[in-house]
Amino acid sequence: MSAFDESAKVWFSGRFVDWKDATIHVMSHAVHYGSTVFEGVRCYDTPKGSAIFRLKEHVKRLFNSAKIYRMDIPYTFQEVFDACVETLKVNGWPDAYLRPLVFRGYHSLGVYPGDCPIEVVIGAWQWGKYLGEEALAAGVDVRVSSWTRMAPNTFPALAKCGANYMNSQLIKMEAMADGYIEGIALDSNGYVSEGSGENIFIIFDGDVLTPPLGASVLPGITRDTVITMAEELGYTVKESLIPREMLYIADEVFFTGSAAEVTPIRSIDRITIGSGCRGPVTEELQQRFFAYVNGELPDSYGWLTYMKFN
Ligand code: PPE
Repeated sequence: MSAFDESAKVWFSGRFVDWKDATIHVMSHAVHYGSTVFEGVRCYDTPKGSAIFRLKEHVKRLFNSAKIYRMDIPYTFQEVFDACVETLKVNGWPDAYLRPLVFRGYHSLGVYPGDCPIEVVIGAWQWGKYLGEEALAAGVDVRVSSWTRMAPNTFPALAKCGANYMNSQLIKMEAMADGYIEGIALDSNGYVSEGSGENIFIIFDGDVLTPPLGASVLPGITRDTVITMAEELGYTVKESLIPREMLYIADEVFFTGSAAEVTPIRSIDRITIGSGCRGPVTEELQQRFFAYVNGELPDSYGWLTYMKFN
C-alpha cells in the first residue's frame, strides 16, 4: 500500500488535479536527465491552527535553484507561495509535508532542454519522523559514507536539484545496507559535508559548529534556524571546516532538515558520541525548534504562515 493519501489533490501547473491524474509522459526531459529542482516544507498542527514553517525561504530557494539551472519558472514568487498554501488548504490535513517541484517537461529529448516546458507541481502528504519514531529522543546510529558529496563546480550544492539525490541515494542505501539509518558524506577535500538529506552540526568545546556553504552543503533552512536559535541562546556559532575525526570526539552531533527536524546522532562508525544519547545542547535547540514551529515562541522573524481552513 502506498504511504500517500491517494485521495489528495496535486497542484499541477496552475490547477488542482486528482492524485491519480498527476502524471507525466515517460519521454519528459526530467525523467531522462534528472532536470528537476524541488523543496520540502513542513506544515505543523499548532495550538493556533496549522502553520507552514518558513515557506518564504523555501520558495526563495526554489527560485534560486531554478535560476542556477537556467529554468525560467513561469509563475511569480507570490503565485508559487500562494499555490503552496492552497495545496495544503484543499487537502485539509492539520499537519503535512509539502513538495513543490519544478521540472523540464515533455517536448523532445537531447541534453539541451530546448523547448521542453518548465512545469511546476506541488504535492503533499503526511510524513512522520524522517529517521524513525524514536530518533528525536534516542538519537540515531550513522556511518561516514564511502561516497563523497559532489565536488565544487560539478553539481552545484546550493541548488536543491533532483540529480543531487542520486548521490544522496548512494549514501543512504550504503548506510542502510550496513545496518545504519543514515550516512554522513565528506566533501571532495575530505571534510565533513552533510547527510544524504540533512545538514550536520557538532557541539565542540561548548561551541556550535557546522560546515560552511563551501563544503558542498545545501543551504538548509533548518540549518539557518538552528544558527539563529543558537545565537539567541548565547552560543558561539562557527561555520568551519570539520575534519572527519572531529565528529568522533565532539560532545554532541545532530542532523537538521525540514524532514529530519533536529535529530541527535548517538554513534558514528560504531563510535559512541558523547554519552551516547541526546546531549543537553541538542535538546535545548530541539526544544526551541519545536517551540518555534508550534508557535509557542513569539514569531519575531515571521517564520510561520498560519492557515485558515474553510
Ligand atoms: N542537505 C540535504 C542534502 C537535504 O536534502 C536537506 C533537506 C537538507 C540538507 C536540509 O535542508 P532544509 O530542509 O532546508 O533544512 N532534505 C529534504 C528532503 C529529504 C528527502 O528525503 O526527500 C527535507 O528535509 O525536506
